[in-house]
Amino acid sequence: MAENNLHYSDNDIQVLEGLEAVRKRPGMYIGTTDVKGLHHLVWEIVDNSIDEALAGFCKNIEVIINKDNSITVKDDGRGIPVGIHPKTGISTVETVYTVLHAGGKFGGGGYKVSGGLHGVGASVVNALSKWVTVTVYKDGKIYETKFENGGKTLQRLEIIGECELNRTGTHVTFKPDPEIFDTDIYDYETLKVRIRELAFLNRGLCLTIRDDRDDEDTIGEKFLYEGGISEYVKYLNQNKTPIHNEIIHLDGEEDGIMFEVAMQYNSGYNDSIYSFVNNINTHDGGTHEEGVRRALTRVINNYARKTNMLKEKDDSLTGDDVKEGLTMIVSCKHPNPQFEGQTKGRLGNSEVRKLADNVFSQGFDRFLMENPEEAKIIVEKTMTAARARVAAKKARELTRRKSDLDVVNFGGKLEDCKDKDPSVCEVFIVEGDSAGGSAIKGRDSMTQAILPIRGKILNVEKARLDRALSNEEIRTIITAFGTGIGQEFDLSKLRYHKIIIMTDADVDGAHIRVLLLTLFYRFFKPIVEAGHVYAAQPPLFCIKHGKTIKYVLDEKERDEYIASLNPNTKYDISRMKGLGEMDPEELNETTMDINKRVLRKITVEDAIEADAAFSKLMGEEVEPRRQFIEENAKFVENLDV
Ligand code: 1YM
Repeated sequence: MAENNLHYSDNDIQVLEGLEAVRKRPGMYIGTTDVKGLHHLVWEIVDNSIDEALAGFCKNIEVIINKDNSITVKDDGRGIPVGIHPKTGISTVETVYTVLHAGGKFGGGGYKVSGGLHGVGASVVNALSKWVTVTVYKDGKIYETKFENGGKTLQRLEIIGECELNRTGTHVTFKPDPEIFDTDIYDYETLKVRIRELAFLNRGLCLTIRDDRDDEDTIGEKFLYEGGISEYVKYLNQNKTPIHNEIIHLDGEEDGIMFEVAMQYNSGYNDSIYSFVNNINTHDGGTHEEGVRRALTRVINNYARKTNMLKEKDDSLTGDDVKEGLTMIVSCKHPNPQFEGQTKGRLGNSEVRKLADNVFSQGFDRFLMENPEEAKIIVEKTMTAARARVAAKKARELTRRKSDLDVVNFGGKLEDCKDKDPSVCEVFIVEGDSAGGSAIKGRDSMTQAILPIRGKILNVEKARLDRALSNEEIRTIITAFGTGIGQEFDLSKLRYHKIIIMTDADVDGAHIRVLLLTLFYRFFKPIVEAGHVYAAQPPLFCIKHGKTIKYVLDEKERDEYIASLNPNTKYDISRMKGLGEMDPEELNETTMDINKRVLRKITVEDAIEADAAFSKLMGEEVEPRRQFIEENAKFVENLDV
């Protein structure tokens, strides 16, 4: 307990016990104590500022990473109330920061959800911090209170100065407790991506982020979008080719529920549909998304029939047909959202389905009527998608496996493993026949299957499902995985729980790796999301000294290893050959042996960023791809954000 003149009452003891509970089981409040949890703390504080903005009192929010990896969040809202709180007998600011259930109770309703924390965010951040300072500008005065070591009051709220009468706001600085978190280093990119997203989702709100760790004079980056989610759609389509100019933006409100949607079709074949409730990404959709999808299919069909583009004999367009090449953001602000599903990523409120359907169908129908040229382009696109769907269905029959025997024999390409338990089986997708040959000889044939691929595989970013299915390499991969594709996809049928991409550590290898990742991300997204995809890491150097042979992955590891050697060791370094030139023993030893190899797991932290990255790398625009190939050495790091 701090050495100061505070008098601790029974009430204070209870408060400390509350915060102690958070410290004992941080996972219950912020999910994890890894780098993700560390960043979560920022969002808990920023959420309070966003709330204040949604209530109409705050225009500017600033986030600063300080030199010591503490975080400052500033807003120009009303300032947290400074009066004595009737229940606790201490100032409301202190109450909000020390009582676990304070925020929500007098947070005044609003649209707060805090990703499930319901207004306990400030006290949770305090409980998990080494120290916290809260400054409030209000009524011409500057107030300040300080906490340390997990929320123990160091300084009661005091007036520390004066300010202009019209200046209001809250500034919070906190330093996460290194005893709680595995890491204390903030990632600027991670914070920036979410701050930009918050700016898109809250039109007119100005958010800035600044990194003071290297240089205190940095200006930082400012995000302010008057167009809101329309500008989000524009951003997501920036490396794609839109097929109509205007971004369609529709909104409506009923019973305090706000709903809006922005959309634009592009010439591509994938859809990018993202939905949010109270600024939180609803990964698994829900009633807001369902309402829009249902209305989209209905309105397009009605319009196509009315204009005779779709004839009486023609089948209706499906939900899949009308979403091809569609970029769409759906955003709902709800005072009482019900999040459902295992990861709470689905909106359950049934009244939203109807609101979304009404707002969308009325607005979109009107858009089609008023813009017949755009309407024609959109309907034609969906009709082409329908034709491709029928063709793909035929092609897909070819990838269906009739029995396990088929797999062993298909074209003789897949060298399957003996074990049939997917949880212990892995498949190496290997570049080139010669590396494939070495891998087959060097593998553990019980659990390791080898699938050699020849040359570059098709870029699915620029090809529809039917064309992809006519590509032999892709068909082989689909058949080997066993999951099926499209609507028939079934993750539980995956035959290998590790899918390992094994390519050379050069530009060509990087290119093939990104083509495979594009294929997996676009056609087998759940496999990537479930963490089944890995990149093998063949070593770059071999260091021999005496009888010891050490393989290292890169220059950094090489230099570190050499530095660790006795200075008198006279050693020999050689650059490793490509996979194809390694003999089976070498390949096994360096890249495949479960006990010695290094695998990199490909993860998708942020689906929206990954989507943007793939369209940038693999889409129509040539320049970004050229840049990528030049900088390719870094791309895997960029992809597994
Ligand atoms: C940098 C963090 O916490 N801003 C903030 C928080 C509050 C208010 C304004 C606020 C809310 C209300 C009335 C209200 C909070 N107040 C409370 C509580 N920024 C940051 N800005 N007046 C001011 O909701 O009625 C909790 S958060 F509970 F004290 F009202």
